[in-house]
Amino acid sequence: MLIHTPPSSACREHEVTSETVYLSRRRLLAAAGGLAASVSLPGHSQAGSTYSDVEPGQLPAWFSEKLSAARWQAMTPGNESVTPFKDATHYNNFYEFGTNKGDPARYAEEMRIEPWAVRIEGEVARPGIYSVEDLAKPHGLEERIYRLRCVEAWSMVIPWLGFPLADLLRRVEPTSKAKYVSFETRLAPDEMAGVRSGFSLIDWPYVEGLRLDEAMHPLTILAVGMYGRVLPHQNGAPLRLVVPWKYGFKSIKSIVRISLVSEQPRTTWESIAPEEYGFYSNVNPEVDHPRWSQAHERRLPSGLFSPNIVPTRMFNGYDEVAGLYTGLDLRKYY
Ligand SMILES: Nc1nc2c(c(=O)[nH]1)N[C@H]1C(S)=C(S)[C@@H](COP(=O)(O)O)O[C@H]1N2
Ligand SMILES: [Mo]
Repeated sequence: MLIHTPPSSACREHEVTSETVYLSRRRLLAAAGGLAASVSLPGHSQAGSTYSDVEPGQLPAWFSEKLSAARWQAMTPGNESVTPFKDATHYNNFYEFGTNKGDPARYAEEMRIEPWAVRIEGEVARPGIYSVEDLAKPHGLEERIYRLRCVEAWSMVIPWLGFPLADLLRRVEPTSKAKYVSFETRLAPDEMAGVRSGFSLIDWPYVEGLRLDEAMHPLTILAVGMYGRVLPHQNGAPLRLVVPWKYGFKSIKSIVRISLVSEQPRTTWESIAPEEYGFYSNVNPEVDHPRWSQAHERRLPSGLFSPNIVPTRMFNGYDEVAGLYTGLDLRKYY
């Protein structure tokens, strides 16, 4: 299996987790794998996480098999610490379950995620309907510790488990007409308190999109897990996009459709307020939101009396994507 070389922005040499920690995590992981084998229920096992504060949850068999072979990045971006699991799972935006930050943790469990079918369609040579397991099967799982910067000016550092979207796209073979990729979240009003309430402005289902070259960039991943376990429902189980240099709303959750298309697709927030949210939505400290500054962000955990404010970086610190936008006026194409 190829070892993925992390991009320059993912770590600086002095900031890399020491090898001892890295190796002991790998050992832990091997031990977890062994444990999983000995106590597993048919089709499921408990264990796998290497993060001490994490509720491991149930791991489907295909996931624990992949986990034991996962490539662990074992480094954080910069010298920043990983956000506690509790914050990453109790301060969420997932409007299908309500607009308060605590709503997804409270209600997302109501969403049925098994079985789960993802339709791949449009300008591809090999369209089809895939289970999450089938989608993930040919790919190794990698840990990617990324910053997540919400357009609302708060941020976290999350260790995702997933695989590059590019690997999947290559497998389904985009045709020469494919210029963009569009994504759609599951829509099931009886399982989604926020959709039922009719309170939000969103024209469901939630949709997002990327230019094909952005989708093919090696930093863009489809995540099936985080913190060494499967994705909690509130974080977009069982499959979500993660595009770390763009505002969080581009990282669409609980995906059921991936379409390769020739025209720039409609996206949820751009259709609600095009003067506030653009198609690109690259993190950019120099282009403010019309109603607030984007120069700084509140890095969670951040208390009312101990605010943790850090400067926002161009492309969220992932400078290697700059080449995707040469010649594009980023004030106009925000
Ligand atoms: N389907 C769907 N995907 C979504 C959202 C949403 O409301 N619905 N919110 C987005 C926003 S605004 C952010 S900041 C991230 C939050 O991801 P997290 O809760 O895992 O941190 O998910 C994004 N993906
Ligand atoms: Mo967000």
